[in-house]
Order: sequence, then structure tokens, then C-alpha cells
Amino acid sequence: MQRRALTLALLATPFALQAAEPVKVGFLVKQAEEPWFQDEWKFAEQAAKEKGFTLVKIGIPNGEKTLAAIDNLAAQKAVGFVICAPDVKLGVAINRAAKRHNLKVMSVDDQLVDGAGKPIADIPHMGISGYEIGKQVGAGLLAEIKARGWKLDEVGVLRVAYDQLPTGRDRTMGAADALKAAGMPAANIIDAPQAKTDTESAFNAANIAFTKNAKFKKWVAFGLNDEAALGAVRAGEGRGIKADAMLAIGIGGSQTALNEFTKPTATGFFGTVLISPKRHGYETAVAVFEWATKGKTPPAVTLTSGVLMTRQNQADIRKQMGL
Ligand code: FCA
Repeated sequence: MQRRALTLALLATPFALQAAEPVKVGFLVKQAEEPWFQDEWKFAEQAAKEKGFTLVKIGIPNGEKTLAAIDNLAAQKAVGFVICAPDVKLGVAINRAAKRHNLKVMSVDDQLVDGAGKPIADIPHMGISGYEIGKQVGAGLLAEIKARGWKLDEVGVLRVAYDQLPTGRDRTMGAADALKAAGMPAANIIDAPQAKTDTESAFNAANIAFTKNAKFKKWVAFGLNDEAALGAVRAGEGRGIKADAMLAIGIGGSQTALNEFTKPTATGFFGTVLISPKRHGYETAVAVFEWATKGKTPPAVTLTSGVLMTRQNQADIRKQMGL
């Protein structure tokens, strides 16, 4: 009798061990070095600790690395992943790879599209309300233009543009529209297309635009994120367009913006619309985990909001957002 019980216990052990192995959820981001994505990972890690799963973080700077990362997750027996892809047009290939491996997939920040540029309906998405947040950028710029006593028609408007990414286009168009609605001449709005969404690309794009439009002595600038706005500010500084003649508002509110706010003297980086890496990182990771383990399908689309943060109110605002 005793021997039988022992045998059963030994037989049962491997299964028990297997059942105790933690569930793995991937979190794939296009630009791992960007503070926003570091923050998303941080809050996704927090979710993993609290809910008891393992987070697998992978940087995916291009299409090849993206597909390799999905295969890698499957080999590790992950149950699904959250993704901010390096190119939203990889959507069909990503969806196919996920289905082949039976992995749940949810997008964050950048919504995946099909060959025709339409959002892929069966991939749940959490992103920001791009156009609305862009309008907040515009409103913030208008208030400060007024506070400085600038006349709208003497101000150049630098739209650091990354129009191949729909949320990027929405954000910057929202800002431009808000300025135009308040009377900014459309001809003052100068597009500076950036090749990537980082500071260096924005810097290069802004430099070209400043050279071509030297008639403007005062500038406002914005882009899809803080790095884009900051690139414009740095390019302006290099050409003698300093804090008294430059007014830039970014989108994000992560370390890129905080570094500017903590410099001893104010730069042209006036503010940012703070968005929530906590919601984007924590909630998407939990959503994929619960989808795979409890069959709870995430909502098709969740859009989050933002709030204008400046050097003055940064500490309060970040606290309010739980950051
Ligand atoms: C896009 C941008 C990031 C960040 C995120 C919310 O992915 O490239 O910088 O703004 O949306």
C-alpha cells in the first residue's frame, strides 16, 4: 500500500512541476532605448509580479527581429504578447505568426494595419487618443504664445512629421488644426519629415526646415513624441533660436521631458502632454495574460488621455497619474 502511494507520488511529481511553471507573456517594443518604452516595460513587470506571470521583454527594431522574436516566444512556450511594432504595416505578418503559434496578440501605442492600411480588427489595441492629445498640444502652445505676447502671423510652426504612422499623423495634425482654428496662417506651418521617431532624426529634419525658413525669428514646434519636440529645440539652439524664441510641447512625459524640466534654466522645451506608460504597460500585459489563461477577450480598442505638464506643475501632475 505504502509502496503504491510512493509510486503514485513519484509519477505525479513531473506533472506537478509542470503545472507550477509560470505563464510567460511577451512584451515587444520597437525602440527599447526610448524612455517611454522603458517605462512601459517597468509597469508591465509590475503587473507580472502582482499577477504571477513571467514577462519576456524583447526589443524589435525591424521586421526581421520582430518575426524572430515571435518564434522565440513560441519556443519558450509563451501564451501571448503585447507589441509596439517598428512598422504598423507588419500587421498581417505579425497576426499570421501569432496564429500559427497559437499566441494571443495585442498591440500597444501603434495600431497594426493590413495591406490596405486598415486597422486589423481581431488584434485588440490600446493607444492614445492621438488627435485629441494633439489638440491639447496646440492649446498649450496658444496659451503660451499669448502669454509671451507673440503675434500669430510672425510665428513659424514646425510640425516634425512622421506621417507613415497613423497615430503620429493624428497627433501632429491635431496640434496644427488647433493652431489654425485660432487664426494661425496655414502658410506658417512648416512640415519637417523625420526618418525615425527619435531625437536625432527630428534634429536633422528641423535643421533643414529652419534653413529653408529663416524669415521666421520666433518658432513653435511639436511632433509625435517628446523626442521629436526635443530634436527641434536642439536644432533651434544650434542656430541661435533660444528659449526666448522657441516654444515646443512634446507628447510623453517620460525621462526625456523630465531631463529638460530639471535643467537649471528653462529651455525651449516648454511642456509635454503627459500620457500614461502605467496604463499602457500594466493593463496590456494583464489583458494578454487573462485572455490566454481565463479566456477574457480584451476590448477591441482602448484610447487613453493625457494632461499638459510643464516645468512648473510636473511633480504634482506625475503624482496624480500615479507615476
Ligand atoms: C508611438 C511613439 C512613442 C510613444 C508611443 C505612445 O509609439 O513612437 O514615442 O509616443 O507612441
